[in-house]
Amino acid sequence: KKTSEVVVRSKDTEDLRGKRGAIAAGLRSKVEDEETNLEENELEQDIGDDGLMLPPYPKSRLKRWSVVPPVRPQGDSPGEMGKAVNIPIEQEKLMLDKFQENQFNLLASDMISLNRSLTDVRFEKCKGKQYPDLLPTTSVVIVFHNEAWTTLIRTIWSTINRSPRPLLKEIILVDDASEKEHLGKKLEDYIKTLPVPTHLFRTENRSGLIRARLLGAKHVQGDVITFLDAHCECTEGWLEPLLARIVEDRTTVVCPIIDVISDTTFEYIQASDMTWGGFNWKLNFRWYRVPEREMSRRGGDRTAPLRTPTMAGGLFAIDREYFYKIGSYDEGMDIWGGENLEMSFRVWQCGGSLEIVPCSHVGHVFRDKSPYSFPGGVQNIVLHNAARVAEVWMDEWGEFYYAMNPALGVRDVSGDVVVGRAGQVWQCGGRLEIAPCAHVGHVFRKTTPYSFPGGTGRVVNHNNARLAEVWLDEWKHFYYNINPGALNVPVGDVSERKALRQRLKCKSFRWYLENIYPESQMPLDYYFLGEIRNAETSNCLDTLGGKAGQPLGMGYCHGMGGNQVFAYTKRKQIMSDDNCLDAAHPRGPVKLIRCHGMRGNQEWTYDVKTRTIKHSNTGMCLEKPESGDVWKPVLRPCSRARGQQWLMQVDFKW
Ligand code: LR7
Ligand code: MN
Repeated sequence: KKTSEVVVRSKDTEDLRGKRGAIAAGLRSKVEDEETNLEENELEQDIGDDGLMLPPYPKSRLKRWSVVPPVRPQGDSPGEMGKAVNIPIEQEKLMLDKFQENQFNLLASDMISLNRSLTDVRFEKCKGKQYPDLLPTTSVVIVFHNEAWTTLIRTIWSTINRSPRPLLKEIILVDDASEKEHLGKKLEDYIKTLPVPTHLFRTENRSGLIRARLLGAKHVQGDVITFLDAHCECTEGWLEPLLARIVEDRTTVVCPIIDVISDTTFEYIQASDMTWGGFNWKLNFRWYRVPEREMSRRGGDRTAPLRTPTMAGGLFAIDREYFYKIGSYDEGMDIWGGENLEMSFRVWQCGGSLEIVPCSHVGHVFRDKSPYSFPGGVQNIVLHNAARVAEVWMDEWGEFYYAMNPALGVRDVSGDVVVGRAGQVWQCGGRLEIAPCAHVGHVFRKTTPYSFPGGTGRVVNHNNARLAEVWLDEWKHFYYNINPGALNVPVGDVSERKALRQRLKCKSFRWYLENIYPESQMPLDYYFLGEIRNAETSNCLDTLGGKAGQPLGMGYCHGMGGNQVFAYTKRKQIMSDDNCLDAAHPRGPVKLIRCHGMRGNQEWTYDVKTRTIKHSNTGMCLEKPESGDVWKPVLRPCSRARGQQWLMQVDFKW
């Protein structure tokens, strides 16, 4: 007699679950036996111990320099001393028209002198600082695509006017396939008149800022490479603190404080020295307030270099040799985005450090929109670049990125995977039939009663995309077109970047989170990541895109990640990016509040058996919305009601 066999998981299904699933599973099973450093333990700062050491610069390469006198204001010319330029009302129409071209007030920029004066925005203490008499030289690399004339040339002049001449080896311009007349012969002629050697290189085809910078860097002759965006203004004394820091330690990558040049008035506005770089689950760069921890590490000295977890990306200085040793840039990244986080993670994980030097200020024109095209689509490009960051550097935490962007469900389809059902049978010579004499009943239901870890949409998109990729040939485009959420955004080949990480013996992303960025919104340990579905209504918790302070909402489960992705963390928080479910009163409302990590109103206990989500402080349970406000979940005394049951697949043993 044959007993039936229960196959839990064959090797094949293991493979089909894909790398991401496996990684997530691995992470969650590890959760139990690992303590978070953040919570109970003291932070251990062992940074840069086994970094790539570089010998000090030979003295012969260093240059003697002296302080540059300030640029004098030129009468009452518009914008002097960094003042706002106001456009007369009769020119408003012209102003608005011109705004479209660059997404900043070009008319204002054109009115301002190419040599305009600025106020000295530094702390008093910075002005008196003594830097070494001998500093390395730098080449300033500026890449641009269709930049306006006045902003580009003002960037160049502010560099020339405010850098000690012996330290400024050259300016390297890289034109990334611009289509503007003024960036052609006119620019070539103009740079010949400059008092500092200035070289112009052009990419043959539009290659994006990452590869354009690589082209520029290749020609650098200075010992330090300083990158600037093409619409910046350097201020008094901006360069020497950067170079001085690099002389001290050639594995330090340094950024100035990036001040704001208003996109509407070109006013120079000083930025806070109390912000540093972070990032969210979607891998967008974000500014956050510097935590107390870093303030005290600096002994409260606001002029001391600030160790930042990430950088904005456009304005920084790096030792030329170190730039290459540490892996320059990921050449597989296109157009714009992601390279700043990639470099930030890489530098920290591979033994270097990343700092903001508060005595160095450079202004940048921040704008709301990009003025130029993204061949292939903004979304595709930015997601592509970010996916490469996730793949190479973020280990298990890449899962957060994918949860927020389930459209990226389809992963590597190489290898002889067998997927799909009907397709392969017919295409490979078999047949599939319905036998009309055989009837079997089946309970059809409207929604799936169980959860899809990672989100329904992602799982389904993933599987269907694999089906489409392998079996549908050119008809796969119908699938992607009808279902744009499943747009396949391939990461491309990241093997070289992974090899780099191996070669440099870089540390893990966990190390980075624990030691460099414990304040980040990446939970160190979590039980669950995905949608949280109500058992009675089958709707899902949804932030509705609300900012901190807004009430928690609900919506039809869409499986598209984003606002319906939550993490249930080991610290018993229910998080969405940097916000946590928070309740201050026994009957609600339940709000989204910036996670504070101190339990209190943000502690929730999920019971796998009863499926209830209980708020620790009030002892109340999360319940589906009531008839009044149908999209706002509430807190109610715990009962066995189905409306208090929530589906999430947690991997812990109670
Ligand atoms: O295809 C392109 N080719 C280019 O040469 C696209 C852009 N570029 C040039 C462009 O002309 C500009 O000089 O690259 C530079 C940066 O592009 P911006 O100014 O459109 O970008 P941004 O200021 O919005 O973007 C920030 O994030 C980018 C992510 O890839 C880069 O790292 C930018 O350098 C970076 N800018 C800053 O860090 C300044 C502070 C902004 C912030 C936060
Ligand atoms: Mn910019």
